[in-house]
Formats: sequence, structure tokens, C-alpha cells
Amino acid sequence: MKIVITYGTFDLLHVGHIRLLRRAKQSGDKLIVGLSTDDFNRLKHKSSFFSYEQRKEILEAVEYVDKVIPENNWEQKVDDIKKFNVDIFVMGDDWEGEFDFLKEFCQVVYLPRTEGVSSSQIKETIYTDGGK
Ligand code: C2G
Repeated sequence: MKIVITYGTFDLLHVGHIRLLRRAKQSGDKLIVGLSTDDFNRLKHKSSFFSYEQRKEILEAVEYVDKVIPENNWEQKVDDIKKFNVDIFVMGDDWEGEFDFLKEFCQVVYLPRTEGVSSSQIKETIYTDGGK
């Protein structure tokens, strides 16, 4: 049983997130998602449109996702990897190199991002077009 973990805000779930989750799941047998809490988002200088609870409910409906845990801080990844016996840590390659310190504990894989889509772009479009 190969356990995969990834982390993120996953706000306004879009095809970029889905492709990341699909590839992450295809890397193993079980996919755990560390979902950024609203407080942690503030630490990341991000604000999400949907609350943590709503983003969690949406993610749990995605067939590739087996478990959603809260991501409360930057420091929890090593503990999570040990706690859930994680074999592979996956992130989009906008994070290339940032998590190489985890190679001591599991395989670290950076996957190409999906170009041309992002939650912030979606928000900007909605806010500038006044949602019409
Ligand atoms: N992603 C992607 N393609 C996009 C947008 C996002 O592949 N067009 C990937 C990101 O690379 C990331 C995941 O989808 O692996 C979630 O993206 P975000 O919700 O933006 O996550 P982020 O704010 O980068 O938080 O501790 C790690 C952080 O919590 C990551």
C-alpha cells in the first residue's frame, strides 16, 4: 500500500488542482491531502473564497482523494509523513526544491503545474467583470 501526500489551499477547485490530485493518486494507492486551514492561509498571505470546511467537503468528493487532514503550519509535514507512513510527497513544480528536506523521510516528487489556470485568476476575473 503506497501512501501519497500533498498539501495546498485548493480554493475554487479547478482543472489544475484535479490534474495534480489525479497524478498524485496515480503515484500510489492512497492519497492524503493536507488542506490549508483558514488561519494557515493567512500565514501564507492567501485568502480563500471558500472556508476550510467547504474546501474540505469539496475535496472529499473528489475520487482521487482518500483522506483530508488540516494543514495548520509549515512544520507539520515531517510528523504527518511519519504518522501516516507516507511513501511519496507530491507538489506542483512551483514548489520545486522547497521541500527537498523531506527526501530523508520519503520520495519527493514535483509535478508540472497546469498552465493558464489559478484560483487567483478566477477571483480576479469574477471581481473585475462584476460577476456578470
Ligand atoms: N496547482 C497546479 N496547477 C495549477 C494550480 C495549482 O498543479 N494551475 C497545484 C499546486 O502546484 C499545488 C496544488 O495544486 O501543488 C495546490 O495549489 P494551491 O492550492 O495554490 O496550494 P499552495 O497555496 O501552493 O499551498 O505547504 C504547501 C502549501 O500549502 C501549498
